[in-house]
Amino acid sequence: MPSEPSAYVSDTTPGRGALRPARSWLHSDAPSRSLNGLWRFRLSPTVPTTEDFASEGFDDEGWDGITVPSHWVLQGDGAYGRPIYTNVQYPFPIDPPHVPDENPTGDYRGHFDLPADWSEAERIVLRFDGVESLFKLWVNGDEIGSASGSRLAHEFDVTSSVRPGDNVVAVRVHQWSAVSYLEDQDQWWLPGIFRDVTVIARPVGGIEDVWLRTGFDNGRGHVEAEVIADAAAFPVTLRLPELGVEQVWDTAADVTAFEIDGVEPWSAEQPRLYDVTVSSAAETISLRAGFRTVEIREDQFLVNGRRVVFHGMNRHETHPERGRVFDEEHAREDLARMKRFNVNAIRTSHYPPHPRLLDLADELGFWVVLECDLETHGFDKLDWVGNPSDDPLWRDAYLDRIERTVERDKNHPSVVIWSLGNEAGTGSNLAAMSAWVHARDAERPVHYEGDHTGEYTDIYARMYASVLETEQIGTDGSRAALLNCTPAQGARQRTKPFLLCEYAHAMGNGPGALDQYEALVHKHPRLHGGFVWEWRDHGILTTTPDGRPYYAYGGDFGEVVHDGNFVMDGMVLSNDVATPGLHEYKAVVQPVRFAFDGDDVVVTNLRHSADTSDLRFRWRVEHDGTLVDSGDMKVSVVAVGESERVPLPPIPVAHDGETWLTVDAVLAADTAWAREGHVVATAQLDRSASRPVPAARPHTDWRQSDGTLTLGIAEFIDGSLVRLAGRAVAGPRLELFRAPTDNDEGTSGDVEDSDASIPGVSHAQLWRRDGLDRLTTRRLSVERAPEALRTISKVSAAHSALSVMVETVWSLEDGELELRVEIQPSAGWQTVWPRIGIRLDFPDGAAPVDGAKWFGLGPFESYPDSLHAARNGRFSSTVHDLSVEYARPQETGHRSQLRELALTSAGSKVLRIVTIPDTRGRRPGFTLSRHTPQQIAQAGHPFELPESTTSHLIVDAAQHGLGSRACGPDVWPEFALRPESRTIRLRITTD
Ligand code: IPT
Repeated sequence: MPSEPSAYVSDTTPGRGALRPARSWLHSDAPSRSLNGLWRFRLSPTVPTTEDFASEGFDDEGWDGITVPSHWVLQGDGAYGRPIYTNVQYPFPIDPPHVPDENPTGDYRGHFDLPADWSEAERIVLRFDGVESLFKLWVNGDEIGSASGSRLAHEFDVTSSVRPGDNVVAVRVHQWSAVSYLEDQDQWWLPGIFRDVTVIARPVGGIEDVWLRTGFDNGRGHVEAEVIADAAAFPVTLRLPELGVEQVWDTAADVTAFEIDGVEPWSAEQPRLYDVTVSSAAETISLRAGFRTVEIREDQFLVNGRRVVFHGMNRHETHPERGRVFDEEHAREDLARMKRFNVNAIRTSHYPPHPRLLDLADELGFWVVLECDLETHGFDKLDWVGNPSDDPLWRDAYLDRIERTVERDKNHPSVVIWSLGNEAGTGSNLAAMSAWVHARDAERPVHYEGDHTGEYTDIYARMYASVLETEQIGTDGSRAALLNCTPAQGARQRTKPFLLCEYAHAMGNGPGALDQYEALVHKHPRLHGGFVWEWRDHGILTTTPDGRPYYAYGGDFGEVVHDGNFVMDGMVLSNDVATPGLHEYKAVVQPVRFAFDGDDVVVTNLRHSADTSDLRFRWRVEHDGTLVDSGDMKVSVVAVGESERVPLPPIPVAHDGETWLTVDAVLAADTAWAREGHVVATAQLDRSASRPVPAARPHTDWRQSDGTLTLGIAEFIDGSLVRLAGRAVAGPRLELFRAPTDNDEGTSGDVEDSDASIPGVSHAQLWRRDGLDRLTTRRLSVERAPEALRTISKVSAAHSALSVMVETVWSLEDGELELRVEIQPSAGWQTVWPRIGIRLDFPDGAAPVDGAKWFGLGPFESYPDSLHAARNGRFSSTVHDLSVEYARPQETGHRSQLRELALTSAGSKVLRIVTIPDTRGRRPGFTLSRHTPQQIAQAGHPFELPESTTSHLIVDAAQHGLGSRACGPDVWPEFALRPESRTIRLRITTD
């Protein structure tokens, strides 16, 4: 039998003693004091059998100090345990509502000084904004209560236990409790008091809660106020000084709705806020009101009468050193970064964030789907048998959670949809939550993806639906909406607005196909866009035993069960670096679009409600990537949904090179999130005069040959290249392998879009099966002709009868060295190939290759299904910076459509490589890296990559697309690389 102090750990109710109803997180002038700071702390491996630590006189001298807020597993260098990462799995036996006796329990003791004049307060309240997972509270030895709901606020009335001067607060926090079953989100398990603790003096005649519902209709603001206060608080006055509004309510019954003229609406694009105060004689509440009306009309979701397209991100609270402890600076910078990347929406996956985050969202402008703290995903393993979502035993906990969620954040104009939670199956408790929301807030719709049949929610949501399926949903296609529902239920779902609450799984290198989803949104008004999974990697900054810093993921802390690097699936790396995937996203969703039509460009404004008066337009012309002319483009203000046709500037066309026009829409003035000149949207037009591709010169008179040979700058021994321009070099060798991306390793079953995929089997597995990572060569011939050398090789892998014939021809053409490689697969290859390339290795010598300058697509890496952010131009980089430091090393660095590449050493050119298009006009891409694909594939973390003294250049005739199969659809067929014959032709010089 569990001893008394631990019995409540298995309690399925939300605890006892916390004040209800929950109220808004308000900015008030009532006195308060933060209890953040140093507390005393003791960690026990199990629930201690006594509660004597809570008594006033307890001697905590021997205890450690701990900072509040924090997670104890991120404090004390491992002395207090380690973080655990699981996605769906419960890290404890599925034995609801019980948790193991091994239940790390943190006892905290803190002090606060109660000012003498606080004795006039009506009540003294202690507020906890976030404690994971269950806690019990004592003040001056009195037991006050307990609470759960880790990412929710709890307030306790401690009036009768406090006294002027010093007070002792004792808190016992359990890592595991019954509610851990409700908090199975895909993230680190991070126990502790991780949000603010505040002691508040509630004044006599104070205002308990305010809710301003601020609608907008045709230039008029509509305010419906709810004021919760004792009769003694009245009269209560609402002031909105900017619009000269003053409403005085003498009694609670007088609090009525009213209208205001001349109001500007709030939107994510123009987050117009008005300062409002609501005051009694004793207390003033300050709010920032935004006027906007949310509604669903048929199958469209509208704000202020206009359809919203969500270009959203799923945002977890995560920080590499602080975990879920809020860092306002960091969060603000993150949100500003979202704005700079054309993100306009946030789903607060999968719990309410720190309350300040919503102030920032109001201010910077985001459509927010505010999600409740709820996920029971692990019950999937039991086919959802015993799922708390359908068990009355847990009803109170579910209702308590949604009440705390809605009440806390109800005043925010940015919050336009309430979400019940994530991946909690379905059941009556969820339906009850939804009913509660509908009764409390009739305006904002309820979202919950798991309501597949649409019984109790207002929005039709799916996650990771393929492009085809999404299109079917937009068009009432026959395959739409059959996930766990009948055709009739599916039809009902399609009477609602649709959104992808998660899509485009951004794990590692990827995702591909963002543009395909985006195109659908503009074709089918029912489709309202969605939320990329997810915004950031959740890496935790730690060090190797020998002291090298790195970002840890699942398994790095010795967890018994974990889900590896599935927690590293963000558009932003743990160190705040935007991935190429995020650059692609920005380009794909840009709110202003350009279409070139003859001598005009058509500028279209796809925004929700803002015209283009905040933008300037500029153009530039480049010849082979070198600027020749530029200027401003006069575009009159484009209204929402409208287009404007503008003549192109005169474009001087180069005769012996390429001619490209670039147009940019840039910010005309500084904003809260970017500087004047920041590029919002961009497009390029190829105006190159067509130039003939020189045909490969046929050579005859081939004779078998060995020994040494010099062809211009190339030196050979027995047919093998050994030096280029006096520099040691090895290769070229056929390279078909890439270090598998997380998507290449994905086994997602939804492979309807790709006939080369086998459900449950990753491409990477097939590549290894076929030995693409360990090819061997058998040379069939070495021949010479005048000014030419030819080798023919058969390339294949151990225990495989599949092969590739590679013919390599080196020749001097007009005095320049040309390399032509013909690659031809045998019959019988079944898989897609990662790449078709040749590799040249440059060992470090006197002047090591350490950089590249190129003309082609850049500046970031690009792949066939992720090319929108890549623009034609001249770029340069160090070898190091050509690779992205994905949390788990994988394919990176490919630059597409190369025209010209200079390998550099300390900034000086050492070799110049010019590509010649193949007969279909295709140009190869390149990768320059300190590591081979095989080395990269061996490393679990960047620090595991070996020290390198070689630069490896891979010139790829083709690369396989990226897709998002780590959790979602495979590469679209058009971008899947089939084994096929390819030619690579290069000119190599030193000038
Ligand atoms: C989906 C989860 O909702 C999300 O939290 C995250 O885990 C994501 O997967 C993968 O990174 S659920 C999945 C079964 C599609």
